[in-house]
Amino acid sequence: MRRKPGSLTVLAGGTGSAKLIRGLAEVIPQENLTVIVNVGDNIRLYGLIVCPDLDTVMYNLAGVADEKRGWGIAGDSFNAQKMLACYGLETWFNLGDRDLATHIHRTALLAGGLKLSEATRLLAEALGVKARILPASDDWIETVVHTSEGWMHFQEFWVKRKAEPKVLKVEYQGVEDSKPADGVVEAISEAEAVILSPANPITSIQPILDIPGVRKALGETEASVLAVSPIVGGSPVSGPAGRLMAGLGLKVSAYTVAERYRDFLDVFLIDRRDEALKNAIESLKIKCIPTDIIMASRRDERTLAEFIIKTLRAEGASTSA
Ligand code: FO1
Repeated sequence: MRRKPGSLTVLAGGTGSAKLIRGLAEVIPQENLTVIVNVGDNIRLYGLIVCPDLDTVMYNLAGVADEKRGWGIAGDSFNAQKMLACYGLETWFNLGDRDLATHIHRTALLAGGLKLSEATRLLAEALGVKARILPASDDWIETVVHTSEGWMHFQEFWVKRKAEPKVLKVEYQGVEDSKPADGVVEAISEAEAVILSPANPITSIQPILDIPGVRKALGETEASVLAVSPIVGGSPVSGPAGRLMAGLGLKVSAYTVAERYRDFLDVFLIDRRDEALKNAIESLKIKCIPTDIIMASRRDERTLAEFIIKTLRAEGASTSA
């Protein structure tokens, strides 16, 4: 497979991935970046198709994201939701007024016959995003959490129920019959390097890996495949990964994540505090590098992105920074 010089493909969820994507976009030209985004978090609300992870990636690359909150648009207001509440509708999923415009336009584009990937391209272009944002699939995949209180959509579990119900099982409804969106397999096969951002391994990365053909493409690509651990010292860097992993009977550890990616992963960046796991991870035939992976500031995001580019260069990728 011909590799596109300098091209970098990132697998992403939402809030956990945004910081690294922002850092990478500072150190390589956005045009060289393709982001394959989880669609399992997508949800239908008020007749609209809401794609939280796609939007988080898009708003961050467009420079309009609410970086503090980690989702939505900076400075947005919530007047439409106040009105929806007046009509007696549930408003636990906070959609800002400007954010709503994205969902209205996307839903109209899809109703007009466009694929999600085509609608995403139009939205991203309109916001001036130069990177390529690809939904992992154009098909509807829905992450459902089975809990002691019954099954619920991932957003209901996470946002409405604050990850409180006991997790029994996680299911990606529709994934077996789904196909990767156009360009997804090529973006993995033809990249110089593929990066798994520090996203929730259960609800952000797994629903991408389970799309038929994606895991195989990762296993077969000549690109170096590098992941940043979403777990530091037994806790997730952000989000409900810990609750979900523990509920599924998995040890909440960077090692568990490495094991889940062992069939395709070349390099794993873990936090210095997890240095004791290095040998065990390397016994999985994965090069393991302890470093500073917590991104508490814009400077940290850039530093980690620079470290990744340097590491990938050492692995033989000609990634331009
Ligand atoms: N997360 C929350 O914790 N509360 C919210 O009300 C909320 C609203 C929301 C609206 C649009 C959007 O794109 C994302 C939003 N998120 C919200 C984030 C989202 O629930 C998740 O963090 C991601 O799906 C996981 O990556």
